[in-house]
Amino acid sequence: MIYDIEYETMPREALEAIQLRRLQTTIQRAYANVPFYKEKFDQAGIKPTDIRSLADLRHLPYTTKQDLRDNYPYGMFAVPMDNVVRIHASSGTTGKPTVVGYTARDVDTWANLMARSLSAGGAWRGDIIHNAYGYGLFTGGLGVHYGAERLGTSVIPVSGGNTKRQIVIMKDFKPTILTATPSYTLHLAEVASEMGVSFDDLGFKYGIFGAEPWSEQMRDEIERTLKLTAVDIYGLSEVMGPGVAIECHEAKAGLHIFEDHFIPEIIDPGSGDPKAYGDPGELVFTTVTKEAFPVIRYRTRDITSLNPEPCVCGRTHVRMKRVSGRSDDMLIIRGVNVFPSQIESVLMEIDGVAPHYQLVVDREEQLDTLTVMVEVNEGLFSDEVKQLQALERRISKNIKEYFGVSAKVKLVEPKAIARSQGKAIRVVDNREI
Ligand code: DLL
Repeated sequence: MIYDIEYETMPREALEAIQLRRLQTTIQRAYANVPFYKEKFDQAGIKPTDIRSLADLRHLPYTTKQDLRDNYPYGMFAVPMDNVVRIHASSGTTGKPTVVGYTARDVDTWANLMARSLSAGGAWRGDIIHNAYGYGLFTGGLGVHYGAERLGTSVIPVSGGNTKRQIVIMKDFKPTILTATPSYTLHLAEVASEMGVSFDDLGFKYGIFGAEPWSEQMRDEIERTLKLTAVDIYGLSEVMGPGVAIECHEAKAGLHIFEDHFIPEIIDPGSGDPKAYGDPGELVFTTVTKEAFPVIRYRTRDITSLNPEPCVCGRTHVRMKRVSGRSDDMLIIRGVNVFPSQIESVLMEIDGVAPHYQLVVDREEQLDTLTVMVEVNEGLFSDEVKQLQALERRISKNIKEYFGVSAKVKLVEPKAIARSQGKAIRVVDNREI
């Protein structure tokens, strides 16, 4: 179902007219209220009134994660604090977190966009949503929660963790939609199976999974195990939170970006030059309705491409391909680039290998080495050492063939790799120590 039929199926010309009007307002407000933007525009010799078309956006400078950090905590806010009703922060693996704020209208917009997202992912009134995204500074829990209420579904605010209790709740409360990170979803499935609970007996129809990269093969595994249709949801706190883009359950082929609120661009991460439709590169966003925390040409570091083709679902908004990873998560092993999600896709094609893995990067004699630690199923692990070694060699060969990366593969026993309650830690980089 389409939650907001007018905006979600708007012809391009009308959509662009709205984008331009909203963009001009955003630029004016950012220039007037955020010293950082004023300084950057002045340096570039651009006045807000110079933005006369959408193409003019290209003249504005980029904003980076470092810019947000430099203005920690509230320097990028475009409204006085007494207009800010909510604060979230992204954990950030290094340094200070990024702090973001919302006015009451921003929270309202977010709820609408999440209502759109949940319905694109298959939810509708009458559904019961088991929301296992973490509640707190992370935007996942509250983002889904407000959207679920706006849509008119019943939401169970279970958050992440306490996994056994989650399974009991699934059995007793009979939720029909699951929202969680893909890695935590696999953990839920594992614990359910240990408790003797089969997903055949639970009534899930759709799962709305995101917040971390996952492969198409992981989707297959999740759909098979949990007996539901799985869609990919994308977002980031700097731009809003979840609900920036989502796949429709009809096509499951790329995530519709809600373009009446966010203008996407793809650029070359090295040179910053714009890229054409279909070409992979770094995703850049300009928000056009956010009041408290507008971002202008924000470099997400997420790698994807854009597809403007019409979609079977009827939505006219451009689709982004599943994010393969962040440019800063890309591993460069002896000059060859590879994302953890690409290694994942190779692992998941091999029978007997469990979807739990971690990549360990070391430096030996000036050379970077990659070790893929991956769990095997109980049955396989009791096999002869020789057979396991043969399997390790086979996986290693496949990785080399697909991506040209030499990796050592180490099969480990079930449960050897720590389970996540939110975003999984896929890479352990020992080079930094
Ligand atoms: O992860 C918001 C979110 C919550 C999205 C729940 C979807 C569901 P942050 O913690 O700020 O916000 O992290 C944002 O996570 O820049 C991507 O690198 C990554 N990410 C988010 N969704 C996806 C996805 C939330 N579907 C960062 N596929 C982003 C791949 C994703 N990566």
